[in-house]
Amino acid sequence: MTSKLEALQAWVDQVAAHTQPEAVHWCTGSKEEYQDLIEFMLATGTLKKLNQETHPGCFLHLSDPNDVARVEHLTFVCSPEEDDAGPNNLWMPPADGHKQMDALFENCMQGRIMYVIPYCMGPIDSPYSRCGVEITDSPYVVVNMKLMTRMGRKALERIEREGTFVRGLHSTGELDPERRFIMHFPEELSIKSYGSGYGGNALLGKKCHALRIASHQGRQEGWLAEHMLIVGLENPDGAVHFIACAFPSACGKTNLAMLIPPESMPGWKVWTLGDDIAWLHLDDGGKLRAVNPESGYFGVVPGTNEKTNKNAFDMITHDAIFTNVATTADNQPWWEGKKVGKPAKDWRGRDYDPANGPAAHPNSRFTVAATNNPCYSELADAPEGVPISAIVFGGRRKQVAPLVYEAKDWNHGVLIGASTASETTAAMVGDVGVVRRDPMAMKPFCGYNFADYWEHWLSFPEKSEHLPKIFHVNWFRQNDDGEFLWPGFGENLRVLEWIIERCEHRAGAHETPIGYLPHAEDLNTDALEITPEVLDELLTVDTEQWRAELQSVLEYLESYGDRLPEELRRQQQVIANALDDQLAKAS
Ligand code: OXD
Ligand code: MN
Repeated sequence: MTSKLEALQAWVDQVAAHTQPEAVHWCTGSKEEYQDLIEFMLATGTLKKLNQETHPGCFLHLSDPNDVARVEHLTFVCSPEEDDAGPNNLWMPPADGHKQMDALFENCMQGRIMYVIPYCMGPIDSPYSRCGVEITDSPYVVVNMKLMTRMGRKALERIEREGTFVRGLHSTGELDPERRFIMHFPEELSIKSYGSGYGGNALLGKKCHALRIASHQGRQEGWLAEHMLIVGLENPDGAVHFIACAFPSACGKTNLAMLIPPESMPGWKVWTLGDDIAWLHLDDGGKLRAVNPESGYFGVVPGTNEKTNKNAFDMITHDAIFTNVATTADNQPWWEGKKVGKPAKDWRGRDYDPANGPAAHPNSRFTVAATNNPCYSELADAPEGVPISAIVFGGRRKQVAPLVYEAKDWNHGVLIGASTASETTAAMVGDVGVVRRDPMAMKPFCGYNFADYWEHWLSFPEKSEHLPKIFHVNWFRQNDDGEFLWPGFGENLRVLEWIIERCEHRAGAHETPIGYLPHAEDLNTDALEITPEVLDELLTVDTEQWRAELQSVLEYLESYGDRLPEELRRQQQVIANALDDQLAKAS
């Protein structure tokens, strides 16, 4: 073992001595290894075969009913000072965090195999990528990591060259919710996760590394780790613009990343680079470039059908792992909103009975390699990433936020991102329709104090004069009868067309206190059935509502106390004053 790998070997030895596995397996990432693990899990019942004629290479995992989602209330950021984690995180002193986790891990792998997974987040040869090693006792985690990351030999070679890597230690433990914690130690670049096998808690490359730890690394090294999809939009002339979009959950991120242009927009093409996470770096010329650290998708299944997301619907017909979906009588995967077939067994393996609730768990998932996606862009593998023309924030708002608006400059855009909010839906626990702030859609994922994170965003204009424009969209405006005003799905491309034309200085707009909005005629509505009144409503800024919104934004920002950057207060004040002037003129 070379000296660069000695530290890794020493850590693996130390974990093995502490957790006492039956054997240690170093993952190579080969196809044979994947197949062997699938066979092993079929033999132990962890996986079940789905209908191999209709769904070749597809398997089903039914998880413990207590272990079906991320556990934000058990997720900690253990930075040395509580204030460094901020009000946006649960915190514990690092020494206490280690003590608590080490007690859980003691002898926990007895009778199990310990897998060592070297992985690379981002294209294997990219200077923007970062490596990690996950140690786990779950073969389900290994096969998911194989689909979601560049895992195995090549990643190990890079670790050997670089020496640094994020250390992630994971055990499913007893799957006891009372003995379940996900802890991050950003200063040590390490993660300890115990008691859950669920994606975001257990596939440590994803939320734990690529967002919480990476956001901390990005702050130190001058880049951004963001909860954003990356998509390429090709116009009929063949020009491609790449945009990065941050939306809170249940706002259609995966659908937008795989959008299919409407028939009335011939010649347009959409390319998916990523559906969940973007790492944004400035290149030598000051251009912001994005790489997707992941190489697969871990998507929500219910609601996926030919109309909502045909690309996703097609890509999960082969070589996919399903978690917690229902099955039909002929053993095909089934979920609510699939629109074809009917369930015979539910996600707990019981005969389907509507009295037991939905057949597929509302958070049931598919895992597939990104290359399964019919509109996968090979640039997802480009070491230099793609240049970003626009950053788009969005939320689910019945009222207040218009269909689209553009920030006046970068710092105004940071305020827009920091005030991102979404209304809760029936798919979430708690009251429906309550506005929740989810800054930059990073509320559960920022590995340090949000106030410092906004300061970091605000530092970018000092480093570059070529930053992308920032926009805000809202596909979810409703009328008084609760009907959506905008058709959504593929038609969202019309709004994206305006956005990229703004970046090319080709589209019209008018200035309002909250930013630049298109005139109705600036949007391409050819062959779209929408009345001028509805379009007007979608593009209206209600001064009174916005005044109240700005007040609530201020109250939210002030909850970050002294660390809140003064520039965000100033930006808020400029808009509030402009709205006050308008109100004074109107009265
Ligand atoms: C996800 C999430 O699973 O944001 O991507 O929760
Ligand atoms: Mn996500």
